Amino acid sequence: RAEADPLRPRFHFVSPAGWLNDPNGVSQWNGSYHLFYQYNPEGAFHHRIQWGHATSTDLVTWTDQPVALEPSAGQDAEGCWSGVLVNDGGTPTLVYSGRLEGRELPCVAVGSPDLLTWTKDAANPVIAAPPAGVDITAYRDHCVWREGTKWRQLVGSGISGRGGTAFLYESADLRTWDYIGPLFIGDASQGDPADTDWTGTMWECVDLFRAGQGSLGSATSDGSPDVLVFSAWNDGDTHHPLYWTGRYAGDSFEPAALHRLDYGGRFFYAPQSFQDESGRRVMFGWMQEGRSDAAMVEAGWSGVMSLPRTVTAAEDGTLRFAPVPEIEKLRRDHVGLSGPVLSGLLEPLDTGVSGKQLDIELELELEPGGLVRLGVLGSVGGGTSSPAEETVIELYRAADGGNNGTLRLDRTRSSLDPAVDADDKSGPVPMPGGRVHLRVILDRSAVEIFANGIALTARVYPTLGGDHVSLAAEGPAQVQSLDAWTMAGIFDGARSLFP
Ligand code: DQQ
Repeated sequence: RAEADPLRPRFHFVSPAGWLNDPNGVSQWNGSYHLFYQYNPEGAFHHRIQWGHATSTDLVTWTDQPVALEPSAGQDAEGCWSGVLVNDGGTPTLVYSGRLEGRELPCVAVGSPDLLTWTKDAANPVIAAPPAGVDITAYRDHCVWREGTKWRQLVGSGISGRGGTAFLYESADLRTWDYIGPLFIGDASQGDPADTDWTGTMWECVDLFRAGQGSLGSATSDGSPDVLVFSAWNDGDTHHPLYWTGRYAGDSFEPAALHRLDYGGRFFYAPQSFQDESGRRVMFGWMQEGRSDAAMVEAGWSGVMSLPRTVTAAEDGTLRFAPVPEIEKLRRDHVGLSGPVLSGLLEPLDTGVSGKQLDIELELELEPGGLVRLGVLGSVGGGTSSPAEETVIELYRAADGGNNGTLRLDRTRSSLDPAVDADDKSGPVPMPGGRVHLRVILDRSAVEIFANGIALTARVYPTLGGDHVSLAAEGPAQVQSLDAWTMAGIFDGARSLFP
């Protein structure tokens, strides 16, 4: 049934079967890239989670490897939850959350030199309990790094009545950990759980790194910020990735400013990053579904891994994202329009581009009050010229907006299915002089948008199979150029579900 599922992405990594969520242990080891992920091959629901594993030489095509970790008698009997891969003096070592009786504790496993066979430590869990005397909301997920002669670890958590936090530990051997204290504590009483920048009652999947030259804990030569990425979580359905810029020093983190990491919120969840052998920071995130649990089970699959994206710091210290350039090797059949292609108050232009697997780049120039609208996955229906379904990406520069504008994804007409998520997604984008480089990567139900390096990731579920691409400009706005490519699939046809 899923063989020909038109919504299943073709050039994003998806699991061979069933359910996928967080990226885990993302890394490059002796040249090869490794992507582990939260996996349930039994069906498209979150249960008895294993670590799926795939490898790549180019971050584009992936080879499935045997499952790396599976629940077994002991601390991870109910699931092997999220974690990381570190190089322990040449020994590949996973630090992950083992789940038992509804609680998670830190566990360790060591790998064979090819990273295909993993042996759990007999002493698991390696931390027997969360810090004593603290009323915690949860305790799981790991960020582990080398600092001097010691290992350091953060475990995501939250303190009841206060907010999210990450507990800091230190170890000489990854097996015995000394508790240092909370890195710092967020304030969940500020704002509303519905706010897109609300900091949550618990921080999932914390990821601390230096966004530029140098390593954590060292002096900065170029002022690059330290960044603490976390996924803000609460008991309800508020989930979104955020980051603090600031300075990690000694045993604490001095936060400077809080930012949204991706305007798609929960559609780019639980991101994890690593520095590859060329020194780039590369991040993956989980593009979760926007449809009901029943619809996922019916489809037979759930969850898409984002394309790997590079992470860099802009001059103001905030992060910028771009798909790794390797992805461009999937580009076929270039269509280029240059110009200007379009300016001001025009009927939508039929770009001559069509498809459900596309990479589109646009150069825009927006005067104050100008707006550009790109429609994808459009289907013309009912004898009118207005598409019955269409996913719309807008860039708008307010009359008094200065050098800032707004990126918006309008999914209200993305799908005729009333049950799928259609929330508006939007946020501010710096646009010096009104110029915007817009990149839209479309892979059937997966959409990744980058506007001057600001990311907005989401899912859409068109029912009519439309593949029309249109462009419109309103007010003082120009599209200077458009380049589009069809993207080749990375699987042999559609990814078969139950091989
Ligand atoms: N998913 C994992 C947890 C993590 C959550 C379980 C984030 O370890 O906190 O599958 O999506």
